[in-house]
Amino acid sequence: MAIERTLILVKPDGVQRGLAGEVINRFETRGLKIVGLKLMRITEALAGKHYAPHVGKPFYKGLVSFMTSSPVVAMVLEGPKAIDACRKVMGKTFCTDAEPGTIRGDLGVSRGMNLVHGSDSAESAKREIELFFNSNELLEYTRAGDAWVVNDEDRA
Ligand code: D4T
Repeated sequence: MAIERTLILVKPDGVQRGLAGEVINRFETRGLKIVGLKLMRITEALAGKHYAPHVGKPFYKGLVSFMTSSPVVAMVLEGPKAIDACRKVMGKTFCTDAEPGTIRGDLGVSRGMNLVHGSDSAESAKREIELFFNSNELLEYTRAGDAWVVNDEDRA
């Protein structure tokens, strides 16, 4: 099981609703480690690159407009199978479909305003982390409790 990194965004609705801390908490309490974190405004150019796979889809314009409308919290999280672990914590894409117990299922009722983004594959994670963070913004460190969250078997 590899230790992975993934890009997570608390979207503009999450920040505006004062839920940034709650969203971060969901990932932290699962055991994921924050290795990069910042509040930022996504430019049109960055949104275009980030959502390049969705160019031409009917929801693309609205999505870019929403994501650039107000600040987001961007973070890189690390842990065993972090990409899938975070997607599970987030829940299905539309809050209307997401299960209780997930961020979207507990905190939202909208389709497009779905509070949080998480990379969906190893390739996306690499691409998105490089888009949002410089390498000197990502820190390697040991948390006091790490030995009780991840062991050698998880790292193998
Ligand atoms: P993100 O990328 O925001 O983490 O969401 P998902 O990975 O769960 O979903 P996605 O890439 O398929 O969609 C990206 C983003 O677009 C919004 N959206 C999506 C929308 O407003 N209408 C739609 O029909 C779809 C498919 C929601 C998430």
